[in-house]
Amino acid sequence: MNDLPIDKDEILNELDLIQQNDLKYSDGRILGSMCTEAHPFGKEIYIKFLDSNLGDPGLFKGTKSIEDKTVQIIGKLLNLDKAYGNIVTGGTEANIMAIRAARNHARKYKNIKNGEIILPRSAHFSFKKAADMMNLKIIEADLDENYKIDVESIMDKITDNTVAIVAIAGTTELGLIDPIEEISKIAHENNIYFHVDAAFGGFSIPFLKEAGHDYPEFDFKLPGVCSITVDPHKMGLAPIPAGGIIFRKKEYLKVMAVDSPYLTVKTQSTIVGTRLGASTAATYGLLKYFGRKGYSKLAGRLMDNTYFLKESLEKIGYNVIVEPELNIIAFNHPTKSPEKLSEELEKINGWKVSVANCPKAIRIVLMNHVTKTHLKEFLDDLKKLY
Ligand code: 0PR
Repeated sequence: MNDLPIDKDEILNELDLIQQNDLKYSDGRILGSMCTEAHPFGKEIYIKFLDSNLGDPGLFKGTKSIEDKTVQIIGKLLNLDKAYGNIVTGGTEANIMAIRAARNHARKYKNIKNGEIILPRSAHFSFKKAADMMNLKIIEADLDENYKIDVESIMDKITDNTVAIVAIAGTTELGLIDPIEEISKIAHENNIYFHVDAAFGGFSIPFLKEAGHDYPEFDFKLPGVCSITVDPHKMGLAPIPAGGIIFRKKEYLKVMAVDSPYLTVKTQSTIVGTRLGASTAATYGLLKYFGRKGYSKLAGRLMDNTYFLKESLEKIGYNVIVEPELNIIAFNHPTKSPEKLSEELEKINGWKVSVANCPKAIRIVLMNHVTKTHLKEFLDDLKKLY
């Protein structure tokens, strides 16, 4: 650390220089990210709430009321009249909270000590962190030939130690929606906690439905669903970090509450203590600013781009792995490995794609920063590399 203070301009110059090593969403080269540039109005609000600490809500009653309202709006979007939950740092923290609620609930009401959670291989790796932290055993549900949970296999894997079943609405790699209605029924009948990870899909499926797209039920309309992760910092265009965890019952927050005696509020259920109100306020502002119509338009446009990319890829001769359900496409070259193609794409024009694991394929997430013009440039390069 320097001894004497350094001039602001000098520091800013240094930081600007370093920042040049970062990629920018606006360059359109980031093709494998579920995050995107935050909406300018969200950034404007964010700055205003930079000092608000939701970890001590009694001091920031205004910001806390914004969090409460945001949870209610998202809850309504997911067909829940009275919602409980928080705006947290992202899908990881939201999933950890859901699993912690399930574990504690099972410990309290079913006396389960060595719990197990059933989830598919397609689940995000945040569940591995959750299981590790909470000493739970992961039991993998099988996938069917379409890379969705095989419902029968869930039935086979339920034991007296099952504390939760997890399904996904918008898988990380392929953007697919699991058969949530069927799983909800099984969970309900067996009195098992059911969590839906809609970190990606939760902010688009309801809007796409309104725009006339056909999707199965995935939310609190289904009686078995106990909690849903839904992230404003993915399809909601909110500044990071903004994840959402919505619970059906207050009890799920209660079973993981710890005493916080010297704070203005005497118990706390979130993982994080001091936590920012800025992205929550930005999320609230953006929900109002876009409204259902605005988000429908956004999600619809990104689906149009997705179909455009799919058809163009197939015209060239690439194999699209599955019919896209949300704005994610996975594809392969007929002979080249995805790793090799990914390398070539980076070399030819700086494209940053990601390689999916199950199945191995190039994976493209069509977020707001990826325009039709970018896609046409990308397709020109894919033609050259074919
Ligand atoms: N659940 C699902 C279904 C997800 O896809 C993700 C993240 C999470 C939970 C965890 O969310 P947080 O990352 O907010 O904690 N999915 C992306 C992924 O891992 C996250 C991501 C975003 C990766 C931007 C790269 C990137 O540039 O692929």
